Amino acid sequence: HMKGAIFDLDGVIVDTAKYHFLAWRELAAQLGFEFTEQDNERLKGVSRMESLRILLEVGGLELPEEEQQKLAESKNAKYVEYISKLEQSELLPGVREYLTGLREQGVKIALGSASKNAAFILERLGIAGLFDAVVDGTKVSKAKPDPEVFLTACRELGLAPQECIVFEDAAAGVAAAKAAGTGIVGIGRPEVLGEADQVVAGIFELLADSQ
Ligand code: B16
Ligand code: MG
Repeated sequence: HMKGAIFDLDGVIVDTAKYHFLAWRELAAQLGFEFTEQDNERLKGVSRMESLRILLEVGGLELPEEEQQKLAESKNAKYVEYISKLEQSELLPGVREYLTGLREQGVKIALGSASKNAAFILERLGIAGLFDAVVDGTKVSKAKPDPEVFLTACRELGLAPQECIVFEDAAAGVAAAKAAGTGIVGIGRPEVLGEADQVVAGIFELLADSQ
């Protein structure tokens, strides 16, 4: 019986990956190399600095730490420009209905995301009020697959991991949830999310079960 539901942000609630991609691609272009949508797959669920490290690896560049900080800031400025225009219609199908339904059943709801922009994105999407706890990249120091983000979310909800279910689209996130000891619903393709207890294509598929 699920007492708490913990949602990843990018890929579960909203497709911000496309805006991350545009911002990273612009940065790569400035640095003089091409960054493809396929390269971008490697950045899903990964922290900002780790994403930059992968991007620089794609471009075959090695840069000093200080320079890397500046590039990460510059990428984030571009990204923030995109998400400032985010619209409520960009909420993925079924998300608002599913979260509202869970609340009505008394299930506590948390966000468990690597993003430092998570609170802003929830505001833009008009769903911030549906969350009992928001645990994001500003609150945790160890990135997924480390369980810190989900363990913190359970603690903030006042629940044991065994009482919670994590909804995740990235392999690193599924691994993090596994390590935390929560239940796991994978969002996406079974090939990538094999370790989840259940895999669905999107939150919309869960609506029928919950009503
Ligand atoms: P920021 P999630 C992750 O979100 C994204 O999937 C990943 O691509 C991004 O690098 C990371 O957030 C950090 O985002 O630069 O906004 O701090 O899937 O954990 O919700
Ligand atoms: Mg994600």
